[in-house]
Amino acid sequence: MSFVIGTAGHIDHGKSTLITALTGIDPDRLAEEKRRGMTIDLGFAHLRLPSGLEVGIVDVPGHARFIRNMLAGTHGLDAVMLVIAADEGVMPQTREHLEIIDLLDVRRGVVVLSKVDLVDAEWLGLITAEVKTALKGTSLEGAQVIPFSAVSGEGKPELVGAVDALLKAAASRPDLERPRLPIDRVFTMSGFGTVVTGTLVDGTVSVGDELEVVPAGRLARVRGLQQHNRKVETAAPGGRVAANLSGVEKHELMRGDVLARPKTLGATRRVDATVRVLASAPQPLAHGVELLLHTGTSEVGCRLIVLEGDAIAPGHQGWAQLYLERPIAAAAQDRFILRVPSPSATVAGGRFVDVNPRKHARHDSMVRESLERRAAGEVLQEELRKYPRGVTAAALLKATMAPKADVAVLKARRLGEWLFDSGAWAAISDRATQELTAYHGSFPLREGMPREELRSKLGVSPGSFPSIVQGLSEDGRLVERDGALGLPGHRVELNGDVGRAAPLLELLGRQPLAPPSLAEATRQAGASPEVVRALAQRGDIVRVGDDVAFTKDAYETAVALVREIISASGSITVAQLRDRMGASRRPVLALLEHLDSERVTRRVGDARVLR
Ligand SMILES: Nc1nc2c(ncn2[C@@H]2O[C@H](COP(=O)(O)OP(=O)(O)O)[C@@H](O)[C@H]2O)c(=O)[nH]1
Ligand SMILES: [Mg+2]
Repeated sequence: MSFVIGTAGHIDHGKSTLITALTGIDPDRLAEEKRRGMTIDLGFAHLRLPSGLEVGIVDVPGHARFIRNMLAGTHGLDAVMLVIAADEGVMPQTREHLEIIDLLDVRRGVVVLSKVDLVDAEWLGLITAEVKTALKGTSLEGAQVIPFSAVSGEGKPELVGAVDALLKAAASRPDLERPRLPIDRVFTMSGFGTVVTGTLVDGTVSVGDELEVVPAGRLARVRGLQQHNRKVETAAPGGRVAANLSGVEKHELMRGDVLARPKTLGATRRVDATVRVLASAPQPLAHGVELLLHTGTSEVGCRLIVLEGDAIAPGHQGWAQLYLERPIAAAAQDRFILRVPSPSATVAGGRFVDVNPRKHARHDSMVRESLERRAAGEVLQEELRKYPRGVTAAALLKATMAPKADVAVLKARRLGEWLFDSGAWAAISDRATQELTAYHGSFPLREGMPREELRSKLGVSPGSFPSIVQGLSEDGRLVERDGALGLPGHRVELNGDVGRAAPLLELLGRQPLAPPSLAEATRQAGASPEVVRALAQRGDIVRVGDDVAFTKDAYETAVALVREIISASGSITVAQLRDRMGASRRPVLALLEHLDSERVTRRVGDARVLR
């Protein structure tokens, strides 16, 4: 089991010093950080707890200017250490980080009351009370407050014990078999090439895996993996991971990109979300406002489309669609933060509910109800409703990142790889029946509609159509005859066309074994190609070639004759049969070729034998 904890808190309150005190590792790795004595970007360390649990630690900058870096480090945390200097107490970024922790719903945490060597007991009591008040109503309400000093070492065993207890009580991260690694750092190492780091969620990654960079789409292969500075073959979800990649250059990757198995994670420019506005926000979030969205390790500009009312007021929650400046990798259930760019401030946060939504009409109660069902857990069922023409299970999973097992319990018509919402399936079935009914009305002499024609009338993809035909036929909605699709009850009836069929049969039957050209006979009889086709489908005539047809009786007689001649003399030639039938060469040759293709006879040189 792997866990990741992080720091939070105002600048200079002792976050980085705390990590060094706990691990011996200085998380401030940049030269500029060392020179200025200030954390600018994320820092990383690791620690083995008394229970044996190995945890990755992410150190974040406290300065308001670097809050975007703090946000990139705060996704995927199992627990947080909110550091508050005992001499200063609660400061602006103490509150802002606490609000972020609350909006991201990080529920496990401790408050480290640092620098206690600088204050007396009375002051410590006042600050402790102030801190507890600040935690009220947040996800850290009731968290343990631990006095700590990096100078004297006071509080270190208590802090380590508290973190250990929090993580022992935590469930390990779920393995959805679809790993996502939101990248927080990219660098090159001589002799290794490109290396990325991040907190792995939703699945395992192993050396040799091929991964896709989302949203860019580039493919990379994992050459090596490290966790806590040790080589590993496989990394489990919930851990800090460094991955050495081949196939991508450093400049082709950046913080905010996500590595995932190819074709399992989509990129989106539109998300539906539940948005909670901080009570401390200076004003309501109005429809249309431009904001910065932070999710995973990515940051992107977006426009807020308020789906109900004209704004979401401070302290309130509402449904919204976020329209992003560029695509990002996102999954339903992911948490996010919204900030206003200037004056820069955190104003809201929430959870993605649909990362593949349509553009909605505002104030539409159907949209709201669907989002509510999704938020209540019916993610796949609601996603399925969006596909009136069916969808594959793989596409549904990609659109939602829902667990694979959820597909099995979905209420759906299943046909091969394809899934249909019950309403969608009913509509497709009704449409097919309507189209076929109309077709039979227009073409009573045809068995049915060509497959491609029905597919285009239904407006479904070539990929799904075979499954749809199979389903409709299982349901007794259609039958396939001679490659055409018709209603099960449909019979080709000559009815009104009998008048034109009879003269044709009569012409063909005059000299049954020596029929005239079919085109000529059809013309003379005043019959249509439809009538010819209907007669052939009913079996009244047998077409042996494009221009040659025999009446049913004549055909049977001719076949009997062929068998008889071959039985008597071992084989038959065109000339022999022509003499016996009293016909010209043309219909005789057509008949024999037809019998070859029907596998009655087989050609041997100039003659034919029985198969
Ligand atoms: N006296 C005292 N000073 C501390 C303690 N922890 C940190 N400091 C000092 O506080 C300053 C800021 O610490 P730093 O860890 O960089 O704070 P950060 O910005 O929260 O990471 C540094 O000069 C530290 O030496 C402590 O427990 N006691
Ligand atoms: Mg620091």
